[in-house]
Amino acid sequence: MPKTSQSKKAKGKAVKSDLPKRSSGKKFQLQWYDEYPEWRNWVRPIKNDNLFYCRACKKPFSCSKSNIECHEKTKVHAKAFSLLKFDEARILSQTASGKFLTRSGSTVEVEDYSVLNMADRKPEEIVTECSPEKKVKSELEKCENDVSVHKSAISLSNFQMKRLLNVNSARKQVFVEGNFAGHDSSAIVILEKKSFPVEEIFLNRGFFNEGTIIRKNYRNGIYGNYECFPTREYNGINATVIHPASQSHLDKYSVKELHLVEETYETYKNITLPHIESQQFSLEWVDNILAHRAEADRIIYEDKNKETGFLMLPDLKWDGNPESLTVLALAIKRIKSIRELNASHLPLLKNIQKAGIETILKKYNVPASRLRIYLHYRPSYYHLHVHFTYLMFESQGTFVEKAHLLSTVIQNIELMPDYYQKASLSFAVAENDPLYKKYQEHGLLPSETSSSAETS
Ligand code: M7G
Repeated sequence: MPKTSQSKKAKGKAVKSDLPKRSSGKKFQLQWYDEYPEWRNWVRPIKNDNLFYCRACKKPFSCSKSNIECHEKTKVHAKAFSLLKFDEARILSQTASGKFLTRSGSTVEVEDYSVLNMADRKPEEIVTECSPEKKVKSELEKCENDVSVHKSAISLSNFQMKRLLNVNSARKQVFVEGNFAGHDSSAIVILEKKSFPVEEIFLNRGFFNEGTIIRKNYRNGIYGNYECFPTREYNGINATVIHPASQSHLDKYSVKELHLVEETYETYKNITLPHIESQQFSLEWVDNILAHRAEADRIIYEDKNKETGFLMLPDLKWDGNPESLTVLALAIKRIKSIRELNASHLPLLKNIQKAGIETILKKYNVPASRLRIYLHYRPSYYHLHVHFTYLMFESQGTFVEKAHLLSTVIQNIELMPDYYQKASLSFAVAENDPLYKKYQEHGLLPSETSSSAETS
C-alpha cells in the first residue's frame, strides 16, 4: 500500500518567511512521488531551488517533505485543490494535447512552470506555512468576521466558482460553492430556471413575439427542433445567494447518500434534541422577520398573539409565479418542531390553518382545495413553520419521509394529545450529517453500509 500523504510525521510547524529559510528547505526528491502518489496531482518541483510549486494554490512554497504535508492539510489548499480538480475534470477532458484553459481564458501547458522565475521572486512572495490548527482557527475567524455580501450590491462576475455542490436536472437547479472577490468565507449560489407563465398575455409578451430569437437545430419531416431565446425579461433565472455559508450549509446542498431513520421519542430526547441544541442552523433570519427587521414589506398576514399568533410571507425560494406558489407561516412562539406539539398548541395550529387559507385566497386567489399545507420533520430550521404550496407544484420536500400535512397533525393531536411524544417518526439522514454517526453509534443505523447485495 502506498503511504497516504496524511503521515503522522506532519507536525505543521511554522516556517518563517525570510530568504535564508528559503535555502534551508530541501530540493524536491522525485522518489517522494512514489511515497505520496497524490502529490503528482499538485506538487511540482522547481528546478535549482529549494521550493516547490503548488498547482492548486498557484504559488511557490518552501520545500521539505513535512512542509508539503503541512501545506496539504491547510483549508486554503484543500479548497484550491478541489477547484483545480473541478476545472480539470471540466476542461482537460476536452483537450487531448495536455493543455488547458485557465479561468482567464488563456491556454497554458499543464506541466509548464518555466514562466516562474524564482530567482526574481521577492521573499514575501514565497509563501510559508503555519500550523494546521492555527489555519483552521483563522479560517473560522474569517467566516465569523466576514461581512456578508448582501450588505452592498453584488455582482456575479465577482464570484469565483470553487466547487459544483449539486445539480438537479429535473428541477433545473445548480448549486455552486465559491467566493466573492474581497470576501474570505465561502458563498453558495443556487440558480434555478423559472417556471413558465401560463397566462396568454405573458406567453405572448415573453415568448411569441418578434423579440424572441429562434434557431433551428434539425428537422425530420413534420418535426422540427429549435433553440429558443425568449425576450430578456422572461429569460430571468431565480438566484439564491447564501453568504457567509457555514459547513452545515455546504453539507445541506451537497450531493450525499441518504438513510432512513425511525426516530422514537427517546431517540429524539437523547440524540436528536441535544444535537439540535448544540449545532442547529441559525434562526436569525426568522427572528429578523418576526421583529420586522427583514422582509417587512413581504409580510402578507400577521397575528401578534404570543400564543396563537403567526406571520405569513413568501418563501425565499418562490419565484413569484402563481404556478409555484410557496408561502411560509412562521409561529410567533418559539416551538422547535412537531415533536414539541401537544393539545395546548391546537389553537395555534388551527389559527394558522384557517387564517392562512383565507389569506392565500384573498391575496392569490387560490382556494384551500388547491393547496398543500404541511410541516417538515426534520426541518432545516427549528422554529415552527408551515409550508403552503400550490398543489400542482411538485415542490421540494414533499416526500413521505419529510412532509406532514397540517390537517393530519391536527387530527393526530386531537385523537391523542401527546401523539408527537409517543409516535416514531421516520426521516432521511444524510451520510455527511453529524447525526448520521450518532444514530450509527446508538444502533439506529448499521455501522457499515454494504453497497453490494449478498449472493447465495
Ligand atoms: P424547512 O422545512 O426548515 O427546511 O423550511 P427546508 O429548507 O429543508 O425545506 C424552511 C423554509 O424557509 C424553506 O422553505 C426555505 O426556503 C425558507 N427560508 C429559509 N430562509 C433562510 C428564508 C429567508 O431568509 N426568508 C424567507 N422568506 N424564507 C426562508
